[in-house]
Amino acid sequence: MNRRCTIIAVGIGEGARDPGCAKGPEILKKSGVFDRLAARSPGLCWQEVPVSASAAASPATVVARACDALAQAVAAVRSEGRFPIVIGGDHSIAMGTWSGLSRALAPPGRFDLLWIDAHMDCHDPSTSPSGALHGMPLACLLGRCHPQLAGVACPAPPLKPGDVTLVGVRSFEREEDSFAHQSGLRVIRMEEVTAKGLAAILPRPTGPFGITLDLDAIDPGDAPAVGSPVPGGIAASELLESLRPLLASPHCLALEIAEYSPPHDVADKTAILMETILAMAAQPGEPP
Ligand SMILES: [Mn+2]
Repeated sequence: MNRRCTIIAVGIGEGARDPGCAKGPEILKKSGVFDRLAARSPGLCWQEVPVSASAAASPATVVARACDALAQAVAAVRSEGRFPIVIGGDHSIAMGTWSGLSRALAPPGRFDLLWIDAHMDCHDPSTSPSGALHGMPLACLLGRCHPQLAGVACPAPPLKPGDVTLVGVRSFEREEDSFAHQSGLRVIRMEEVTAKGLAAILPRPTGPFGITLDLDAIDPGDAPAVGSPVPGGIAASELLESLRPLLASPHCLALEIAEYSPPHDVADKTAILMETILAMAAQPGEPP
């Protein structure tokens, strides 16, 4: 099956301490990934969201502007009946992607979101030790917003805690854990993935859903090109096996892949993995 997809590239690194992922989309395109995918999926489009970084603008301003433009791009792609594949860039882009999808769906605009990540991304500026915005997007999407980013996800927060399942979590601060617990977020920690196997515990949504993949969810041995590696992650083979049916589902509405930081890659392992996942989204149900 050939799905009509648009890759929306957001080369932003202002949300992370490691700026390497700003170059992610550019390097991926230069390495021929898009051309190879487009050869198999005629009609695949590539679109870029501008990132207006300048010495005068704060990271929050740069992220807010890019996320605003990204939300509009995702909503426009959806309204053309196409499948948005957002590639980062650091994971602060999630605020734009999922706000945009929510806007594009007719009210109530509900969808489930699988948030595959080593971290919880549930900080706000008062709890974050680093102040890095890529540690805050989920909290923001649930309504606990950085003041400068409030415009992206408001007036109504696009997500409710019951819509989100965090998967692969193994690095977080106490405040994030309390927030997740109090708000009722479903959190599947890495211990549970290891004990039961990803395929057995990953939800299989029967209604509309999206997937956001922070590459640091994967074991750094399999996906080294990330800015915040955490040992003991999901094996790439296990993730691919679980993603394949999810990405082939007609209920899947959008995919986001974040945190690809090319300077850290080893023998193109991470780039090859991304290409495999992108092909699964663009050609669902086809052999790899
Ligand atoms: Mn993340």
